[in-house]
Amino acid sequence: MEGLITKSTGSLYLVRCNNGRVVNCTIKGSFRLKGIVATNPLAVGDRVEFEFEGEENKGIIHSLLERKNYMIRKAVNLSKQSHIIAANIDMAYLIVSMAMPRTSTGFIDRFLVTAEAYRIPVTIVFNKKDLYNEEALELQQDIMDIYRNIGYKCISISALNADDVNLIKDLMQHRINLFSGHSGVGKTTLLNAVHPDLNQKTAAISKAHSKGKHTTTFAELFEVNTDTFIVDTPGIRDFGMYDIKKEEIGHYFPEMLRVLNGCRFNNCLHENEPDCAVKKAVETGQIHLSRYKNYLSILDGEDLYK
Ligand SMILES: Nc1nc2c(ncn2[C@@H]2O[C@H](COP(=O)(O)OP(=O)(O)O)[C@@H](O)[C@H]2O)c(=O)[nH]1
Ligand SMILES: [Mg+2]
Ligand SMILES: [Zn+2]
Repeated sequence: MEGLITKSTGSLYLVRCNNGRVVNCTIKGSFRLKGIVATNPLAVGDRVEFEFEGEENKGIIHSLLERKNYMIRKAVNLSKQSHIIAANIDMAYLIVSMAMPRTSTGFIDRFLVTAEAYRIPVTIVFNKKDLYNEEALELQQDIMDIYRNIGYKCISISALNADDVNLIKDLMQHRINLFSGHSGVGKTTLLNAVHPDLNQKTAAISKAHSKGKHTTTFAELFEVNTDTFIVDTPGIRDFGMYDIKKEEIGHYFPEMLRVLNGCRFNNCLHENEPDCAVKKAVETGQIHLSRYKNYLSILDGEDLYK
């Protein structure tokens, strides 16, 4: 049997078959994944093969089908281990806000670097536009311009506006969608607006989380319809990058990648090296200063797992 993991809590997995049946599965003892040091071997969005065990609605997962991609971050308190947030993501919606709370470009850029590294397309959603004053609207425009110039799709919405919610709903059809972003930007509100039937469920989940002893939270895949899913990711305060080397970071800034062949040194970190094409592009405005500054802070940061 083949199915999609919709929920994982420790060693128990809910696996949804194509006919909609949901089976409680565990992992076969010898199950191991090569090359990934993760606290969780399987994540929501994974497609797996399993066998029924006994007569009840139980099964044992014996293999993982090839992943198209996965979103990963450092495991909490375990800098050498990673946590896979979700797999086989067709589109990540990075939900940001220009007011209450204001999302920094530093956070946006760290998220984008990981998404680029793991080949996950991102749409940046500016939520809560109903709350924006003139200053916030200007800020939104400036930030949108930066990311649109690079090639990221940006949309501005209010999760409280029905037309906006329908727009998001249309974009998400026939896909596995990931909702990510700081706490308080409106992920759960948007999820509930897109699929009101989920209301109770999400309320119950967030209650369980706030009571939890530790901050490790597992994402859950919500079914909007038979082939449309949303992964809501609770508890992302910061985005600890995992397994990205210094020399690679520039490759995950698409506008840097376009020019860095022009650097004199092929291991140029675009810091203080002479004849650096990236620095030249920053001077001419081809690369936005905000992006370059955030690049330098990622480069100098402790984010890196070497
Ligand atoms: N005015 C306004 N409030 C919003 C919007 N989206 C979410 N909120 C509010 O922001 C708060 C946090 O939303 P929540 O969905 O819990 O954020 P999450 O932590 O990202 O899941 C709640 O009080 C929501 O009612 C919006 O578009 N406009
Ligand atoms: Mg939430
Ligand atoms: Zn350079």
